[in-house]
Amino acid sequence: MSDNKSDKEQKDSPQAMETSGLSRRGFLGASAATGAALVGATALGGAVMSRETWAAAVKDAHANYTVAPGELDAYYGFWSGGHQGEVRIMGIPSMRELMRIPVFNVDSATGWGLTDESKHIMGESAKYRNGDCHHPHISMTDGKYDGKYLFINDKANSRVARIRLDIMKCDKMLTVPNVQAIHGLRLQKVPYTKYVFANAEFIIPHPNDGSSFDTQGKNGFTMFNVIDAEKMEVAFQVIVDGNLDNTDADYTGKYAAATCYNSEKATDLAGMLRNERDWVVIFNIPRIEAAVKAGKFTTIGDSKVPVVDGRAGSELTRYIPVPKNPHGCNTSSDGKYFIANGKVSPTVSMIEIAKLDDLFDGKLKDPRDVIAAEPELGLGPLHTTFDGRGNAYTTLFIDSQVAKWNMADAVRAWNNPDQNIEFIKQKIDVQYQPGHLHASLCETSEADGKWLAVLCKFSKDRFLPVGPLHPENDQLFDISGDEMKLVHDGPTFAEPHDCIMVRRDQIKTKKIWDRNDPFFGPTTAQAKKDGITLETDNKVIRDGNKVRVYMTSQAPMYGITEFTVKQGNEVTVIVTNLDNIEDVTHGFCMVNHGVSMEISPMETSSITFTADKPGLHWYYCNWFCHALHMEMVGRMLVEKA
Ligand code: CUK
Ligand code: CUA
Ligand code: CA
Repeated sequence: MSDNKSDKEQKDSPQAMETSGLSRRGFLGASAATGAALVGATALGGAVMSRETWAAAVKDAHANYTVAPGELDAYYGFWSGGHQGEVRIMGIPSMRELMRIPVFNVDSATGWGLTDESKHIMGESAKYRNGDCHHPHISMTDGKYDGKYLFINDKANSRVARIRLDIMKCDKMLTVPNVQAIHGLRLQKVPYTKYVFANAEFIIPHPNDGSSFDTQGKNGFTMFNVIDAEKMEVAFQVIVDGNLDNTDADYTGKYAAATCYNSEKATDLAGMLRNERDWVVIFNIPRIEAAVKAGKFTTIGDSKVPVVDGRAGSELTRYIPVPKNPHGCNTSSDGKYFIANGKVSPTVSMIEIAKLDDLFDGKLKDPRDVIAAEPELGLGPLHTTFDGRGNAYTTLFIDSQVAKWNMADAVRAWNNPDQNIEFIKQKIDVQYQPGHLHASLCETSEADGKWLAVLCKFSKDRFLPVGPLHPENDQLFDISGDEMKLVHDGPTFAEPHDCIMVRRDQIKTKKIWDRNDPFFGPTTAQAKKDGITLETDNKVIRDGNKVRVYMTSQAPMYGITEFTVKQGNEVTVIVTNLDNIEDVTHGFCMVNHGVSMEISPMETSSITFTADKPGLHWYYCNWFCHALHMEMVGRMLVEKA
């Protein structure tokens, strides 16, 4: 990655002029000469707009975009929580954080990862306390958000989770077998989200049992994973050449695409940069389904998941060479292109989806014939989004910019190199080093070109210093006019790789739990076995060494304020919240036992622990629920064994 424009050229470029002479060279740029000098001089270097000028511009913008107290936002934003493991719900355009949905993390407030209900959903993988989520995506019908589910990957422990959007809780979690590190994740858009497409990034030997550590040979590979969205089971896996980074699906339901940055199958950095071109793999979903149906598959180890071979020469896939170590993979909202973002190359590759049938049918001999254009945008293109008006927006990591460019103009420029057609409409500086960006509704056919969120990996000097660890910086732009305008920036905690925005009318949430909700179905089933009616009974069931304490809660009282167990008993406390009132959530916290959970209106929650300390132990409500919330307490008496 070398930045070969001189400082002068950069300052004099039209883009730099447009953004008020802000010459924000990439401080991570490999161009040591300019980059290092700038880093050395000041945090920003170059000709920098003063903090006062920025503040004035932002104040001006705020006057137009403020969501007043008491007003509701127009869009929901769903933000990945990165290696923090959760999903965050934002209001757009206020950028207020509305709620957090714990998924791959353990959450002290709600008890996610501690309660029996959450452990049941997490299954075997509840033993992991960490996660690394990147790509939140909402289910679709006919290429439009249907508001049913949100899916998200966990790179750290090779998982995919599903969140039910009516209750905003994770309701399924799946560990994908025989692969390492689920990274890229997207959904089938058309006719509906039958499948979740999930890339496993790292190449491993098969079997990976210590008998061989060779990843170069035929038995070293990774796989593209296709998950049944309703059952949350892997439907099939596709062996690929190289590795897999990001993915997206088309608007016909037929094709999915994935970028590969390690076509070299290298195990070190230099090796992964060896080839001038890596590739995009195109998956022909109907052909893969047919192959599985016809029994043309194998299985790996104990797993029953059908595995098909999609390596070079297969009829199930095509490999399209693109430059170099591509990262983001984005389907344009008009359905025309898969766009691979060059990362190490300053270009993006526009793959014409309408030509893929011919490529698969052998009518096109050279896979590069499906490249509609390869426009050069700037240094370090990572991800692209769309406004529904023919424009694309690409993050330039090294330039710390977003480039707005017109797709039709880029294709014309590519086909008419002599005509000097300008396809870049605007470049704007962002703070700093952006990864993903996302325009409202851009992954659907309804891309409306109103808001653009840019998720910057570094905040440097944008906020009050908080020690060596810095927050990231999420910036919001109004893109409804001819130019992108910054209207908000704010710190976020590690690390929203990606986000999506959805109109508020596309989400319908419950305010009170349905008593038959499957979220606490297993708990309800156990109660039935114990002869308990959860809504009325306050009762202790003794079952050998196990004690189940069933109680109700109604502000400001628990149905049981004292119970006795024996030292060493395995105690399960099951609380049913009878407050049928919006927003009256209770908690249950057993002091000195690491026990804490949420019980929202009409919900049942349960938590299991060992009563290993004889003596008296207070429990209390830890969600402020009533004027007498402090008095909402009880005592567990543990008799010596
Ligand atoms: S990835 Cu992080 S900036 Cu995981 Cu979508 Cu590109
Ligand atoms: Cu119940 Cu606080
Ligand atoms: Ca490579």
